[in-house]
Amino acid sequence: MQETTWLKKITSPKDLKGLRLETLESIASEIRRIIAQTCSRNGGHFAPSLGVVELTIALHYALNTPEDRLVWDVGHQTYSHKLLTGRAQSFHTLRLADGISGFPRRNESPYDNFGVGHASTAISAALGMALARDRRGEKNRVVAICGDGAMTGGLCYEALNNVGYLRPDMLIILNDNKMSISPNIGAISRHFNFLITNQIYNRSKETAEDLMNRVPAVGKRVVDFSQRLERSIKNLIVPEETIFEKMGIRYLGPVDGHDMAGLIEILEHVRDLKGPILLHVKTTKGKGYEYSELDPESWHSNYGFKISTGEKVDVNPGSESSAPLVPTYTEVFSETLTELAEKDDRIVAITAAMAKGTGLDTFARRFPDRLYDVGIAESHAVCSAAGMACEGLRPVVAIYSSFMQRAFDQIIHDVALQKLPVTFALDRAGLVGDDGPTHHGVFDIAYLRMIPDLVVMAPRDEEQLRRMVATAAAYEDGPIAYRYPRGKAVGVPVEAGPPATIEIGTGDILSEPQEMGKKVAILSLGPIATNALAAAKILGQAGIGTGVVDMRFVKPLDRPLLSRLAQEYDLLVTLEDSCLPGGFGSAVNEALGEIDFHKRALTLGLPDRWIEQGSVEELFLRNGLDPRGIARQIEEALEKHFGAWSSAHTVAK
Ligand SMILES: Cc1ncc(C[n+]2csc(CCOP(=O)(O)OP(=O)(O)O)c2C)c(N)n1
Repeated sequence: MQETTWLKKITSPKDLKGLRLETLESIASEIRRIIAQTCSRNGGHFAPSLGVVELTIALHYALNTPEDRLVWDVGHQTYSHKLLTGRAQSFHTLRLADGISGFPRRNESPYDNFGVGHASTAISAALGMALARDRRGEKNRVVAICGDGAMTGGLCYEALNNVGYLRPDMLIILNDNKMSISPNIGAISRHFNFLITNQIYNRSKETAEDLMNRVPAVGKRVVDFSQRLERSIKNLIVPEETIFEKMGIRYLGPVDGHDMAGLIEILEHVRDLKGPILLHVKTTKGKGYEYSELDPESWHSNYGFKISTGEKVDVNPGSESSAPLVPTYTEVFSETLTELAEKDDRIVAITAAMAKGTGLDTFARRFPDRLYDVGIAESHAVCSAAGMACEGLRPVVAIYSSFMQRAFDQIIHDVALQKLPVTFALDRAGLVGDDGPTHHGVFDIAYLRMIPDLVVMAPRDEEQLRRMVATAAAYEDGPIAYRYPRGKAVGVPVEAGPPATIEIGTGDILSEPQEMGKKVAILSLGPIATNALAAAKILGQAGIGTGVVDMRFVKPLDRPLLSRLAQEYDLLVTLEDSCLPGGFGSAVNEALGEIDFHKRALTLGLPDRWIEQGSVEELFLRNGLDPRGIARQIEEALEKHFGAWSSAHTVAK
């Protein structure tokens, strides 16, 4: 627990009420210090949280939370919210295994009104809450807090369309820092900039009167309100020109998101207005820490840093900045794609607001006009890729595995059904670590492998990833996907020259038992092959002849290889870092059923429950996917099915 002065007295937002402005400002400084200390050790979404410190204090000050609902978009900016709502004592466990989440979680606090991690949900969820409130005849307020980046997501417009029609009492706060992860782009971002730079005043008088008529309070309060509103109205009102006004939602702003007094004043004004209101708040991402203010993009999230110098230090060994000579899978993907694009000008790349995260910024430096950043709009990314493929382009859509869930129907309906040659590069597949269940990429195999005509691959190392990028680029017959994890690749040598392609649907035998009988074959998928090889070694030392095969393709499966393994080995074990239901192991078992397999099979992977946050190593251990855990489970299966093995051979208990 860090040293705190004010925060230890704030056990709930009620303790903020009545504090003087200077005290609230001291609390803001203290919050920033604690966020910096914690993120420097645990990593986290640093710049987004620093940008909303004053806004968060003002919201909890002016509203009556948790009866009044706060619905955060993405939820990566809620560190101040956590510190003010009874979690200051446990804040040092942020993002650690068994610690508090880096995102709002309903089961963590009554103040976390809606669980989140993916973008653009807040307005929609808040509307649902406002409608439920009205049905129950209650009076609590509902506030959605949505970033300008999140506002590039289509779900926001579906919600706004509904809000402007139903017109419930609710407040939408547009937290505009001009940044998504990278600088925000797109027509809506241009519109927000127009609103900030062209404050139009022509209807302010009527608007002020209109607003006052809609305030339910009476007497002196209304007079105060009217006087203060008259004073500040000039800076607040941008009438009709806004997209929101045209949709039936009253627009107010822009206001300075770091002026605590001004924020409290405006929130106290608008909190009881009738109908839907959008308050445009200008904030600075990374506010209050020199390095993050200067470069908010690279400080959006990090894995640890030195506060005094701003130097990044990776708290997760095995990923990102450790082992400097080994590239990340992301880098290998991007560099290989760039290489291939030199020779094939049909190749274009699409990102959903993650140019840097997917490595496509490298591609864009070489081919600036061949990268399309569509905003946080995964469905549109995939559907527009389908259109491009219809017209002869070879689009590569690079999206994190968990965000690709948003585009499920587009993959089926717009791409696969029409057999269009679109490539899906699924980054951050498998366990991502401290971001937890909203971000683990563990469902992709299940949601992709059931789609007809879609080829699905996973590389075990960087050389295989290069080959898969090339295989996909050369594949003309329909859609194709490859999934690869966050962080460092294995560090194997990479063949010089253009990458070779892989024959579709072929696995690769990595090791076979030499002097022992063929007892166990581990069929693995992806980089978890490293753990399979290590487990085979442990089993071999215990006298259990174990082979390891990298199946490479979930779809189509290498059936001839499967048949051969089924004949030669007594126990087939599938190994994957994705969900077991519907996953790679299921695929193998279905295929084994078809070839009338009468031996034993064991599926190892992630069980049918939510995988919480923690380092990837810790999560592998907890789920029995580390080499010893794998060996132990295989030995247990051998004991169960072939009891004779039990006592003579003890593996890693
Ligand atoms: C569906 C989805 N796609 C991508 C992301 C990755 N992502 C996290 S935050 C972010 C940018 C959000 O920008 P904004 O809403 O303006 O918030 P800020 O970080 O600027 O405070 C993106 C693209 C996500 N969380 N969800």
